[in-house]
Amino acid sequence: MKKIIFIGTSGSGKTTLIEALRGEKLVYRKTQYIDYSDNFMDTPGEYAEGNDLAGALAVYSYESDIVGLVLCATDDFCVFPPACAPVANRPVIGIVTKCDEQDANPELAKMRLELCGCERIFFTSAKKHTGVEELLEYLK
Ligand SMILES: Nc1nc2c(ncn2[C@@H]2O[C@H](COP(=O)(O)OP(=O)(O)OP(=O)(O)O)[C@@H](O)[C@H]2O)c(=O)[nH]1
Ligand SMILES: [Mg+2]
Repeated sequence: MKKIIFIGTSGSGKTTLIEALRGEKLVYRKTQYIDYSDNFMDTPGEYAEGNDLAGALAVYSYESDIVGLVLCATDDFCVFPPACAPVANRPVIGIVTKCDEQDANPELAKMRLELCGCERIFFTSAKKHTGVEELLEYLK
């Protein structure tokens, strides 16, 4: 299986999605450090939210085969700048999370991730376990 790094703001649902991908029970756990112990590399959202820590994400992304930009379907902002994907020098995919939420706007999130240059977009809900199998299939 390919190694993927998940990058996105705090609370966007990276850790919960990883739990769903692993088939684990969903338990809230604040990510405190970059966890690269297996194929799902988890990162604290704060690293994506400011310039001081973002450099670490760039370095760790080179330990992965795929970069996953995680965007919550209920967010009314996007921290990823347009055309940022080519900087990664490896495939970058977009992952829309929390598609189950009532006020979710997955199509807006998709548009923003496409603007980043993501080559594929996945719509997911860890809570409803949707989009999880498609992502696992892509990572095979
Ligand atoms: N409705 C809904 N809520 C979700 C989903 N995934 C995560 N959440 C909730 O969103 C909150 C944050 O989820 P996390 O997985 O901890 O977010 P994170 O991106 O890992 O956050 P940091 O570790 O701070 O970077 C938790 O309360 C989750 O229960 C989802 O698919 N649907
Ligand atoms: Mg987390």
